[in-house]
Amino acid sequence: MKTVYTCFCTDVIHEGHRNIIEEAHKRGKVVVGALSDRTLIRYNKFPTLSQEERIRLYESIDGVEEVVVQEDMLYDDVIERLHPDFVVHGDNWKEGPEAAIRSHVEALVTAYGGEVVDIPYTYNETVRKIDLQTRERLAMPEYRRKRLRQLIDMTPVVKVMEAHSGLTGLIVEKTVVEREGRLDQFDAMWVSSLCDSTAKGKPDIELVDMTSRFRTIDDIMEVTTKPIIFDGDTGGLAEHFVYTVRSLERMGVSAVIIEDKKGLKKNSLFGTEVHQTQATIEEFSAKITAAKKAQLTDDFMIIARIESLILEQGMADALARAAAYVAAGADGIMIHSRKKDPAEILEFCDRFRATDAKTPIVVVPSSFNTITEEELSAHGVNIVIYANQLTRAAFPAMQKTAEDILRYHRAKEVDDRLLPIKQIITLIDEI
Ligand code: SPV
Ligand code: MG
Repeated sequence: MKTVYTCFCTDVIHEGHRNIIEEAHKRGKVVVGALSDRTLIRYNKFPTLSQEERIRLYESIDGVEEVVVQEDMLYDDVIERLHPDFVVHGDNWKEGPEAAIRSHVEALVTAYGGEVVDIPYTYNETVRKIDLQTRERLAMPEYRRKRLRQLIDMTPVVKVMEAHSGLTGLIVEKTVVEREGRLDQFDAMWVSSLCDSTAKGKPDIELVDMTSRFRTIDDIMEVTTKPIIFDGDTGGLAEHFVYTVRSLERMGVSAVIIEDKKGLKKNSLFGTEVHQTQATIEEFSAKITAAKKAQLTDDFMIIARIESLILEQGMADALARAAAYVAAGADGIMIHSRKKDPAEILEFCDRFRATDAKTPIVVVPSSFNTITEEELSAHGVNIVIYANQLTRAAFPAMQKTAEDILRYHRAKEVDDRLLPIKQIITLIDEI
């Protein structure tokens, strides 16, 4: 009896999957691989069912003999274990980033005389609708809100990119790269006060009001499914912040990060070059406690951001504040620095982790940008936020284009740097 292997990464079984199983069954004993949660989220899907629920779902399909967990996106683990005679897959993996996976699998199986079988992908209205509905479900507040906590549990480090509009949201949602045969993508979005303010031509001093900040979130949410971490600045008065928390939860935002400053807040990357005041431990702890009391769901996270290193108050102060904020109910700690050398961030993480193994740590490596996600993760960091890079990438490109059109009195000279007209008018998918 031949072994036929196929890997599934779906939460819903439709006729396309049944067709694959039928085709596989004609060739021998069918083993289905359930792509593990960890691998699935690096791929292009986020599960709405748990790994165990997916396994049970696949086991219930007629013709399936066995379900195994596939940990490796490139199939190495299962192919080594099972040596299947056939690996069956929809022919959609012949194109796009998945093509690299197909080539890798083909090389593995042909080495021992196995074969890859591409089954024509089932494209019809029902399948299209099911795919769309599954995706849309992830955009609903109850799914989106809890997704950040799920990601923290599922992945060594949650990778977050700044978004300040529908378009930048789409870039974070859809950008997938293939590196050494593996696919990668961002896990979540950061609605930065700096970039949201800058996009509106305003300084980052809590001048853009909450209604306008919520409008930005809404624009992003309308076209994406990934979870959102909101930069709540200082949170304002505790009496006001409790209302902000309720609104963010209702919208489906996953977390708010508030920083322990008070009065006129300026951007942290100014450090001590401008006048900024840190709140006392008691004042800021009271704000966290009030917000945790106001919170209605278990999913939402209130993350305390410590400005002691930014304001040169020392490591001991930063660590004392971290312990106090966790005791006040904070669901995570963000530690910030504007030094180029990551040493003080790593020292904080190591010392914090020596006393607290669990509370998630968030970092924003804008200045200390030589350190990799893997190195940060090795020091106990759970969330890495790229806080402003999309804005900083777009601004010089736009400025140079404006200057050159002025310089040449026409647009021809800039044309080869621009997105082709055909692509800009088809960039946004229609429903
Ligand atoms: C932001 O992105 O608005 C932040 C991070 O708060 S930083 O600009 O580094 O202060
Ligand atoms: Mg900010």
